[in-house]
Amino acid sequence: MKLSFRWYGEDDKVTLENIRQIPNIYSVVTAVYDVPVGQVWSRESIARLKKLTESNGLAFEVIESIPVHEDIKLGKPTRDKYIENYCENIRRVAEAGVRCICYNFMPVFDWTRTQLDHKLPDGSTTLVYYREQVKKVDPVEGDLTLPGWDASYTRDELRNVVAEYKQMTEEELWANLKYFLERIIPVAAECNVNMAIHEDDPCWSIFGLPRIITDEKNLDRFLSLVDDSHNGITLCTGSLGCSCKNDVVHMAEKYAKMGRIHFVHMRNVKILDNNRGFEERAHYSPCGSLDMYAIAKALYDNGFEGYIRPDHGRMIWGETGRSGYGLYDRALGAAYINGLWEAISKSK
Ligand code: DNO
Repeated sequence: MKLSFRWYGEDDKVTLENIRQIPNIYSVVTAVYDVPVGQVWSRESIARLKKLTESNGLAFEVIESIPVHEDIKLGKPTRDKYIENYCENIRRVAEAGVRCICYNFMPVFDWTRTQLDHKLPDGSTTLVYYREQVKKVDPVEGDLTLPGWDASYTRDELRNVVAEYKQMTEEELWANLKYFLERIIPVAAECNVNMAIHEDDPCWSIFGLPRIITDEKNLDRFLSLVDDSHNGITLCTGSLGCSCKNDVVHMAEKYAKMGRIHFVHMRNVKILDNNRGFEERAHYSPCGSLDMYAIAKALYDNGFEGYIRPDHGRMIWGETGRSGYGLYDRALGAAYINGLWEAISKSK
């Protein structure tokens, strides 16, 4: 396992100096943020990230994300141009030493919560998804924005793109995903880069838009669209684990054995009774609904040697910052992952 940590670049309050002090840390997980979705990343921006990272003793091997332009997901005639740009970005980051690229295929809205600062009994704040609140969230007209959402849309543009998806069936989205994969995976293979799709978060349809990377059946279908080891997944424990229908331990075991997990996001969630939704919790298993030990063991036992990063953290010790992406709780998560991994490996 190669421990990694997300870094949002030079504007991130969490610095590379902070990150390098996390025990056993290997790589940063980052991206170029200075160009709009769909454009080619400049070699200068990539080189700058690499230089900053490596001068702090960290590897520059994981990109999260190269976002997929909506025209690709919508299957518009303009998609070929954006797919060509996507391929060029794969080539450019590969030249700089990147080995793994995380991306997603969620229409318009990336990961979604209904409240970003819910107070837990211990005084920490966390991200939650309450079904009763979802009805009140209007992603187009409302004020909620999440770090993963593309903020470059005007309201009108957003309204239009959402309307286009409302006409679209899941099967059409699958066809557009296949078209995309058939063109990018050969390039990734040639560049020796692993593509790692992130599951939809949460793993069900929201705001009436289709979502397809949601469960075991669909992950099987996804992997068979292009049956090549470079076409793999980011196993996000929290995205899959917020539905009690997903057996995350089984999925970790199965897809690690197939060699198709290239990246893991480790996060614990508490599924609430009566289908009320879920709360993000501390990484430690008893804090939530997931057995983090069993997930780590399933990965270890099935030969997983890829990148793992602690996923979202709560805000603790008075920290403020980007929702889910403060330093302290994620660093606790990293230490916990190290502990699990050391114990599992030494028990062999
Ligand atoms: C949330 C992240 C996601 C992820 C994208 C991958 O915290 O895990 O935003 O980066 O879905 O493209």
